Amino acid sequence: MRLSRYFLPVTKETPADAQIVSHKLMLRAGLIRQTAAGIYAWLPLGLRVLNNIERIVREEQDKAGAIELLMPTIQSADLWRQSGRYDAYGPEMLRIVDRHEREMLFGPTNEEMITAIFRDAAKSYRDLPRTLYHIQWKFRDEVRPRFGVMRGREFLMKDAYSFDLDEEGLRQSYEAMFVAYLRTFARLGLKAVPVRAPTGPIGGNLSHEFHVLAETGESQLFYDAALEDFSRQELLSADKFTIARLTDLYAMEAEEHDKVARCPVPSDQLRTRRGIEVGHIFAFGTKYSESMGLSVQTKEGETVHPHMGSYGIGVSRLMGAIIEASHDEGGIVWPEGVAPFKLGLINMRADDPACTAASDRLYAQLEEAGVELLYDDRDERGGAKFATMDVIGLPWQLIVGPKGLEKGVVELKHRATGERQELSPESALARLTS
Ligand code: 5CA
Repeated sequence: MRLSRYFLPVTKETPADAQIVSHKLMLRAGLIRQTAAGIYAWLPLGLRVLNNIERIVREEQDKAGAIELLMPTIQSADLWRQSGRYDAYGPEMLRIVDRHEREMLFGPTNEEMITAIFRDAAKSYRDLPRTLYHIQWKFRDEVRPRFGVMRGREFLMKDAYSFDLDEEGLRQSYEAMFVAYLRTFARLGLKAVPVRAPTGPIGGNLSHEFHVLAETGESQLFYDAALEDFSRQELLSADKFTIARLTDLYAMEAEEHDKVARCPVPSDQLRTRRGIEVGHIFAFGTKYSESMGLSVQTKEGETVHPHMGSYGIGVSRLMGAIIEASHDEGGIVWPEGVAPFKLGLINMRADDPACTAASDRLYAQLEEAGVELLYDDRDERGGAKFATMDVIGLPWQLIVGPKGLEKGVVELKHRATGERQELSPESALARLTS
């Protein structure tokens, strides 16, 4: 992609209304644009990142055996009356009336809808266990939308729902999702701490939140320092034993911690940090299958209500969380897996025919080799180009300048470490395509 033809509204000024660094950088780097309170347009560069996050989330859901479908954003009030949540949900629900005066709503979550869909199709034990998921926009009319996409009103969520014959089955489905979450966050370059959570309005008995540690997080956490010791590799290859080790360790939100009579962690082992909740899983049993009349026949001919769980990931919130966890004075530092492009190619002198010819050639070769790159071919000062590349945070920068070309070299810069290396265009190409 040539920057001269792209749509990338980068700004130097720090937007006044943004309080936290991820929100500032998302605006400055031209990733998003606010269109109404808590509602954002995803600009081309931001959309590429969102799609990358979504892809990793999807791959790990699929790997865990969950099956993707897509439910609509608009739901009928009647569906929510079946579970009794229509009145209970309160002002966070955006209620809509259609032309026939039918009450509708913009879905804040999908327990009711998935239960109804499953209820009308599942008849016997052969139809279970199943975990279904979708990645869809939600709307919650938050009292205080803030921090950009971190607490939006419209936001993208992955929500999965499991159906099992009994409690033991539900425990296994819950564990499979737990593993998927550990892998997902590790692949996104994040350290996410699982915290035992109170279940709140979704109801039920077993629940964990996954928090990315960041000073700007909305939740105050208390946890055993040993939770920080799990390596990326351990999390990527997590199994039920990893979960047992992780969940054995103390981790609580402040309100819950305050209720604990005696904290089991010695004070020098106890960490107090703030966290951003990027995922939340619930095992709630038969709450919705009972209220919505979902039942199936067991092998023995008995009629039972399936045990259910629901599993959410804040896909759009993750973008803010990743930036909170990975940035420097220059701007964003994208982890490789989610970066909008792998490489930024900088032509230092668009007014110099030799420099432009060499840059154009590299651009064509890299495109040909399938490297995703953004080519700064604009007629601008070098300093401005560096600043742009730094703020948008692509993992690699390849800098082509007249002085280097005289020596037969270009410069490869690693965004995360700032390390620079001079090498021939051919070796640069080999390095970037290997
Ligand atoms: N039905 C369940 C799980 S599928 C559920 O809705 N859980 S939730 O309320 O915890 O939301 C799941 C995830 O969505 C949260 O962990 C959080 O990462 C994200 N999320 C929730 N509210 C917002 C919001 N206003 N803005 C951005 N992300 C949000």
